[in-house]
Amino acid sequence: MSTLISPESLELAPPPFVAPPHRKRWLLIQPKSNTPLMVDSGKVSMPLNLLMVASMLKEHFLVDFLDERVGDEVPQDFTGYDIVALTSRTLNAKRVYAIADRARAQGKKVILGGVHPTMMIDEAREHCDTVVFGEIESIYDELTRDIYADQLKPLYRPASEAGWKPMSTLDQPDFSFARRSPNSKHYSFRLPLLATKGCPVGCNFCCTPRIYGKNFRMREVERVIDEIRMRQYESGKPNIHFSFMDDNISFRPAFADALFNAMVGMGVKWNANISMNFLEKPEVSALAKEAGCQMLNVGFESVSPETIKHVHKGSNRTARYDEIVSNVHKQGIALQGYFIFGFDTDTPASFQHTYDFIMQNRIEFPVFTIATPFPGTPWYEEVRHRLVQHDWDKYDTFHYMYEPAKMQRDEFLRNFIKVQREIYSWPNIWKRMAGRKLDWVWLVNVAMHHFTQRLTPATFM
Ligand code: B12
Ligand code: SF4
Repeated sequence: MSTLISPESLELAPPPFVAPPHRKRWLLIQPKSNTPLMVDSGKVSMPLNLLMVASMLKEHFLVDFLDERVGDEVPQDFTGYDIVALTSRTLNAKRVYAIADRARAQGKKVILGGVHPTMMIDEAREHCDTVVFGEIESIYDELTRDIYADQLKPLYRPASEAGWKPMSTLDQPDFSFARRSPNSKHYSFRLPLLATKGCPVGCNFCCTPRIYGKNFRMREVERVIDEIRMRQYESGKPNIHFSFMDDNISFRPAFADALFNAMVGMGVKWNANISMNFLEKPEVSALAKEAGCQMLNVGFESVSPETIKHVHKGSNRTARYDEIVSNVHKQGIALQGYFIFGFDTDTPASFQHTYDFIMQNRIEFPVFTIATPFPGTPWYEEVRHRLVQHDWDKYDTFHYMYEPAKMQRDEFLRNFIKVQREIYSWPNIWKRMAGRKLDWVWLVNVAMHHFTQRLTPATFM
């Protein structure tokens, strides 16, 4: 006779942790960034990373939650808290460290997590008691026991890539932490949703493969659908909007296919980051449309095959770009296309080629960024001796960080401004958007027109 739970597995599993009656209190902080550019302006999306952290902690701790980006104020005095914990990307690391230093000076335990502390463990440790490498889910049990035993370690990190927990164990994130804020009206109506984690494509400028390695994990499709239903119930209506936070929702095409099929008929609208190679098949866009897709966020990065090779982006075949755009547009799905300038293979002609591609293919929402060597990536190591700025506040992908091989700064910035102004000039907005009904993508273009008119070389320094 077979048993569902073997005696061995019972022996191995540690007993569930029961928190003592006096719960420790955490303050979780999503700090703002100091960049003057558009990154945190307007409506921002709810910070899924910190909401995941809060949702886990609530079983064993008391949790307060602050998001400086929407206007929540970080207290000067941290009395009442046992632990002050912050999430950090590179662009807000300096702000994070300033708050962390203040909390430590008041004798609080400080924990840092997120991409920047994960990539810069030694630097982050100078400002805190503990760094969490990668996601909290995979080290949560150990961290919780250690906190109540007063034995915090300086670093929590799964022993190997195999140590990442399956995503089936992921709890449904509790948005009430963010919604309780008196400033919650500044959150976008698009709700964050996560179906997969990781992306092993391995682009040399991207942090994701450095954190999760070759790992790509998926939730069960039913769990994602359950979460969508739960949000519909909370909102009191079926027609709600999601932004998938996945690095690359289509890395396992069969999963994306099953997920999109399950979403058909649910009445939701969504957008997601998606790999270009997946869109080579016209039926993918057709199914995405049926499932409620409004916009796909696609990293074209460059129209030059040489640059694509240079950045190790094996998922992009430039020869098929036109066909992919046509597949997406046939379904009435808008494209948010990301274009990066400033790799060593780029020349002044790269701007003209990109302009031609965008205009010919009528990309609705092109986003232009400057190649940014994020610390911890292989590309950072390659170009660090050429960095012209070392200020973390400027790591927002809109600042001129290093000297590319084939262009001088003035020439680069002149062309970078020109291409944006031209793409977002009134006649070109009209050409790219003609035939599209008046919607939020038009509004984005109007905002981009005004934004690009104000650009000067100093903006990017
Ligand atoms: C979705 C996404 C966005 C969304 C963000 C939505 C949001 N509200 O957060 C949007 C599109 C708005 C966005 C914007 C930008 N993004 Co972005 N984004 C991502 C992406 C693909 C996924 C992030 C995510 O939400 N994942 C799901 C959550 C659940 O996982 P997580 O973030 O890893 O969080 C877990 C752990 O980090 C950990 N954790 C996190 N914080 C904390 C805190 C504590 C105390 C603890 C214990 C644990 C912990 O536990 C969490 C739960 O599992 C990442 C890539 C990546 N994998 O990180 C890039 C990424 C974070 N983005 C990046 C960049 C550069 C940007 C922009 C600057 C781009 C731009 N020019 O606009 C802006 C910056 C916006 C800002 N103010 O931060 C870079 C950051 C690099 C760096 N070193 O800082 C990344 C890493 C991509 C890359 N190129 O490598 N982004
Ligand atoms: S395809 Fe996107 S998420 Fe994947 S490694 Fe490249 S830049 Fe990162």
